[in-house]
Formats: sequence, structure tokens, C-alpha cells
Amino acid sequence: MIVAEAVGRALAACGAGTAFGVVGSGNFHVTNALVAGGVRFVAARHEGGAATMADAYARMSGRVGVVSVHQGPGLTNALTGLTEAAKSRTPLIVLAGEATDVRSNFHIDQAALATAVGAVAMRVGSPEEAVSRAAEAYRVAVEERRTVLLNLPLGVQAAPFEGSIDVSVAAAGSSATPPAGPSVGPSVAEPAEVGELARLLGAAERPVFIAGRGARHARRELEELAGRAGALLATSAVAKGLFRGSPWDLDVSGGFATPLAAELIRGADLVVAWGCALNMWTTRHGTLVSPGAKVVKVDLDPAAFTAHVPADLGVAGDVARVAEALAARVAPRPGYRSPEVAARVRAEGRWRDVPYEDESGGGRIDPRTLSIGLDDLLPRERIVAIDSGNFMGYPSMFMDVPDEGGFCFTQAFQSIGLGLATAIGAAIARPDRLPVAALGDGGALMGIAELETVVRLGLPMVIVVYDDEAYGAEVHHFGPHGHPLGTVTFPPADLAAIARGHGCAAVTVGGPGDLAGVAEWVDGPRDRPLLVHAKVTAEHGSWWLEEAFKGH
Ligand SMILES: Cc1ncc(C[n+]2csc(CCOP(=O)(O)OP(=O)(O)O)c2C)c(N)n1
Ligand SMILES: [Mg+2]
Repeated sequence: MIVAEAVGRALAACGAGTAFGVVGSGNFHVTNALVAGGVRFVAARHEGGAATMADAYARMSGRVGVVSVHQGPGLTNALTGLTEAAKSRTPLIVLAGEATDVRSNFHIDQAALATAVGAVAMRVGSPEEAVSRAAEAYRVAVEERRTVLLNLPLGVQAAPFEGSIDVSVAAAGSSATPPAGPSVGPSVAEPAEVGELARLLGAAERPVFIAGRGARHARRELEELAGRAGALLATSAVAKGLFRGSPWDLDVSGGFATPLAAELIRGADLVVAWGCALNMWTTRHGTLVSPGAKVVKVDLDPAAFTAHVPADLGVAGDVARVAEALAARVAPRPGYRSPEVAARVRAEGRWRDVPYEDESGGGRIDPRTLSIGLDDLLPRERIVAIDSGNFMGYPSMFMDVPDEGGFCFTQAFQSIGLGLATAIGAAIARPDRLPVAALGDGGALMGIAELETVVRLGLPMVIVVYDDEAYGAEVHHFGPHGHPLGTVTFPPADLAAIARGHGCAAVTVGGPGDLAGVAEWVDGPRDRPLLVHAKVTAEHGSWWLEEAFKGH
């Protein structure tokens, strides 16, 4: 066995989930060893796609994602996706060949590159540390929720490996730092802050809980506590769906919030953010939190307490455990949960309940009508992935998801072009659900290298392209000021024909009547992915986009 094989075998033995990559000479042996160790490998067509697939897979499966790339350009191609993962604290391991000879065409400072985008850089520096480094990379990914680059120098990779692949011994012997937080460590010791939060919950008339990424595992505990405290429930965009089915679910807080959700959150006298930093998106630049409201944050990372909308009280700990500890200490009270509020949530709690004037016409469909139509047609058991751009709010707001495992939102780096690969990774994590990718024409064409991957893997995916023949975000940003728009507008492209060329089914939608083609696919064998090329109306920009531009 050579070192590359030992690393692959060791990661497989650690329990690594699916691996994604583009194989070249520098990651050939390590990838094959992963496969020999029982890890599924998905070949992407671009390393950027592989990184995003692994990120989405890890988010939706709860397992460590692995990315396998060639040295140099293999890694640079992956960088945007890796940055998104690192910013989102996704547990990911990137295996990269490394040309350490500065005269090599493939040479770059890979460790510096990883560090620059927020990932952790490690290296297998000798055959002796092949297994211990792999085990340490795995531990840091899981326990510290980091994206870890494990560099595999070409010379070391090829050297013979004599040791054993016992990762339990290797992990115990590594110079590991302690785990990052109580989700993997001891239980919450009920610090004074828990008592103070119990007091605040016991006194609040109109409490609202906003759950973020750090609360996606804690629905039961949060619903139990919210029930006692009379709290209404909302989420950040990444945790969309967490409280689906609860009569007190306000859905997403922030730019995507319904008018009713915005009104009720603004009316809160206590906002408790659970694993949620209350950033500008979740709070509309702070305006959703009333100046008179007390703000509490419960988070593994105390740095969150002062970030964005600052907390009056911070409780360090795992969300589920803190909520559990509190439930025993809060006496049941009605709080915000009046019959009037219940009736309003029933009647106005979803975007599709909000009246609007359908602007479809002239061979183009109103993106709201498109999204509602798809919401009606597509099976409920779905997993929705959204790219970035002006269009992004339409599917986020009008397409329902069954729970927090039904929405995958890779938006921490705000890159366009990640949507299709996000949907692939999510689909692999949740084969029981219909994957839906919602893309703009710009993001779709940027990420289109992976369309072949969707077809090759036989994923029953619905890819919806909101085509305005433009970088709509830029058009609506600069157009109103009279700037020339030639750099951000494009001639029509026949995306349906491109999709058919790859082996997809495709339907072009220029009005509500054309959605019949989607219904036909849904009722058929679904043996090929479907691309819905929707020519959307684009007279004006979206309200969430105006929010976005305030943050530039
Ligand atoms: C990688 C990357 N390049 C450029 C941008 C700037 N940008 C933000 S939205 C956008 C337009 C996206 O166009 P499209 O996917 O068609 O969506 P639309 O805005 O038209 O709805 C661009 C270029 C970005 N966020 N990420
Ligand atoms: Mg566009």
C-alpha cells in the first residue's frame, strides 16, 4: 500500500460520507482507496461543482462531505464552493494533490489559499503521519465544523505505507484541540444566563423564537418550550421549514418574510434567536426587531452574541439542551398565542395568501405565478435548492418545503452559479425526495457543466430556470439610474434545447398554460430530469433585492 491509499482507507474508516471530485493523477489513488473503503464517489464535471455538491450533501445528510481534487488548478477551481462551505461551517474534507516543487506548473501555495478563504490547512508530511493526519482532519471537520484542506504532497503520496489503518488509535494520539462546543461535549451546566432567560420568558407578553442553522436539529425541544412560553416561531432562510406544520409557524424572518410575519416579529417584546446570528438578512437590517424588544441569543459560539443585531443576553450552549433545560423552568402561559393571532397565521401566513396582480403576458410568465404553479404541481416530498440573483425570492417564498431537510440554501458567499450543484448534493443526501433546483439564467449557464452529472446519475430532478435574459440583479440595481445595461443583458438562449441535448426532458414556459408540460412529466415515469425554461416577466426588481443592495 502507498500513502495515498492509506489516507483514503483511513478516511473511509473514520466514517466519511459521499466523496465528490474530478480525478487527475494527483488524486487518483486516494480516490480509489476511498471507493475501496466503501465510500461512494460522484464524479463532477468541474471542481466548483464538486465542492458545492459536497457542501450541500453534508448539510442535508449530517455526514462529513469529501472533495477530491487534482493539485493546483483542481483546487483553484473548487475555491468558490469551498469558501461557501467554510463560511457556513460545513464539515468538509478536501483531499488535494500538492506539487511542492516550486518549478512545477501545478505549484501554488495551497495552504495559503485555503486559509485565505476560511478553511483549515493540513498536510500529510510523511508516511508515518498518513493515518493520524487523516483522522485529525476528520475530527476537526466534525467537532469544529470546519472545512479542512488535507494536502497530499506528490512525493509523500507515492511512498510505501507500512503501518496499520487503525483510526481510533490515530485519533486518540493526535495533537487534537478540544471539541468546539457542547453539542459534542458535556451537557449544559445551567449557567446563570439560563435562569435569566427563564425569567424573561416567564414575563414576556409577545415572545418570538427565530431559529437559525444552529437549531436545525432542535425542533422538538424548541416547539415544546415555545408552547409553554406562548412564543411564535420563525426561522432564518437556511433553516426554512423547521417548524412546518405548527399553527404558530411564521416561516422565514427577513427579506422573505410575509407582511404578517414582519408585523408580528416587529410586535415582539422578546426575540430569542436560537443558533441564529440575526444578520441583516434575517432582520431586514435590524428593522424587524423593535427597539423596545429584549434580544437573547442562544449559540454554541459566544462571538454570535455581539454580531449583527447584538444580544441583551447571551446563553452559550447547544440549542436543544438549553431549550430542554428551560422547558422545566417556564410555567405555561398564553404569551403571543391568542386565537386572533392563530386565525391570522392561518389566513395570511403564506406568501401565496397575499393577493397580487398577475403580470404574465406577451409570452412571459409572472415569476410568482410560475412559483405558485410549480408549488401546486410538484410532490410535497421535495428538496429545494436556490441559486443567487434577483429571482431567488420567488421560489424561496412561494414554494413550500416539508421540513428543514427540504431546503438547501448555499448563500453564505452570495455567489451565483452554485444552485445546480447544490441540488445535486442535496439529492444524493435525500434520495427519498424530489430535488428541485431554482436558478436564474445567469447562474444556470455558469453552473451548467453539471447538467451532464444530473443526467448521468439519473436524478429525477426538476431544474427551473427563471430566464429574464439578463443579470437581473444588476439590471434592477443600475437601470433606474439611467446607466447603460449592455454589459448585463443577453440575447435569448434556448435553454430547453441545451437541456435536451444533455438528455433531459424540457419544457418552455411562456405563460401559465405551459405548465401543463410540467404536470405531464410529474405524472410520467420521471426517468429523465426535467428542465423548465421559464421566460419570466422582468419589468421591475424584487423587494428583497433592494434589501440586498443596502448591504453592498
Ligand atoms: C460568482 C458571482 N459573480 C457575480 C456575482 C454578481 N451577481 C449577483 S446576482 C447576478 C446576476 C445573476 O443573474 P441570474 O442568475 O440570471 O439571476 P437574476 O438576477 O437575473 O434573477 C450577478 C452577476 C455574484 N454574486 N457571484
Ligand atoms: Mg437573469
